[in-house]
Amino acid sequence: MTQAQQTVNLPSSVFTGLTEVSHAAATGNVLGVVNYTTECTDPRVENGLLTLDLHMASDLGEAFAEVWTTTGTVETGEHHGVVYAHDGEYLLVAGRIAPTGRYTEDTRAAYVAALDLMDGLGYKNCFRMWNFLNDINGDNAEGLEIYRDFCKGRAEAFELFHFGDKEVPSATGIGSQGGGIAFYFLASRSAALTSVENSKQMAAYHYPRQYGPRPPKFARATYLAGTHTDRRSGQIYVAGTASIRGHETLHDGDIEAQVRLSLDNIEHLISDENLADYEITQGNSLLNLDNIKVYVRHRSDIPAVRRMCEERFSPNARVQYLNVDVCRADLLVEIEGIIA
Ligand code: 3EB
Repeated sequence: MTQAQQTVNLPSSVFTGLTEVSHAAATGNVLGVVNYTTECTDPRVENGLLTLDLHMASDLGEAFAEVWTTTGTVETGEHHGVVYAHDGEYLLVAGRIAPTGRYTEDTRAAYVAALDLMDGLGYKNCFRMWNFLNDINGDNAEGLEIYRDFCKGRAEAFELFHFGDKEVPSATGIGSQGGGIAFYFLASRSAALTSVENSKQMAAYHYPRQYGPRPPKFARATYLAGTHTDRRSGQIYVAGTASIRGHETLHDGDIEAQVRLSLDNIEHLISDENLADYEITQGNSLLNLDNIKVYVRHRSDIPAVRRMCEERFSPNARVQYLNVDVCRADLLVEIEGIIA
């Protein structure tokens, strides 16, 4: 089976682009593989390779793999239901939560397992989280929207770990086509992290009560300074970004305006004007964004979304378009990426 592959190298190496899994695995050590494919399976370690399959594609032609590579030697394991791989500097941890009618408790427990693992292994600097929720806008058995149910468990886990709002990493919370909730996190041992907010958006952890019993806890971006093994610095992990100003969704029902505002939000977030608050100067524009994922609620909108994105991203950027639901019923698109 040929599957497009998006290779994301951690800061200690460089991107190698889209190749087949077997080829990438041969050119470097692999911390883990996330398959954006046609079914969700429990994350697993097979022959020393951590693999997570997400149900994010409708057919195999749309499937791609995200491969996290490293220059270090990788060790793997399992801890209270989450699986992990680490190389002495970076930790990848992945888990899955089965649907049971409500997600709060199992989300809290799975997050606690992952956070406990980071503490125990000494990877205390978590810089990115991805969460994939089947039926994200549906109601749980108690009539609470599944996204809000998830947010509750996540907030409780952070609270148990005294994980302050300013310390939470950038994240994605997005729909998937099946498999309950699946997640993966990246953490570092020695990278200094800066949580970056967008001066034109309210911090998600301050969203008012109208969006659910507990707010979503994530940073708009995480800036990663160099590690002990890599003096280069300046990676920025941009969280899922949507058509939101302040805390409000703008442009309900207007896909083009939502794409424009989502892109404008990222452009401002990574600009020197916004980063001045953090004493970061990089001269970034959207042309520096790579390893981009564009989540589109309605498949029929994908051609228009692609056209608009191609006008503003680098022609060399790796971009994947996925057809899934978005965490607010009125959001039609969400965009994330990495500045390397
Ligand atoms: C937003 O800005 C849009 O719950 O982890 C974006 C990124 C969004 C992450 C999450 C949600 C999350 O509120 C939604």
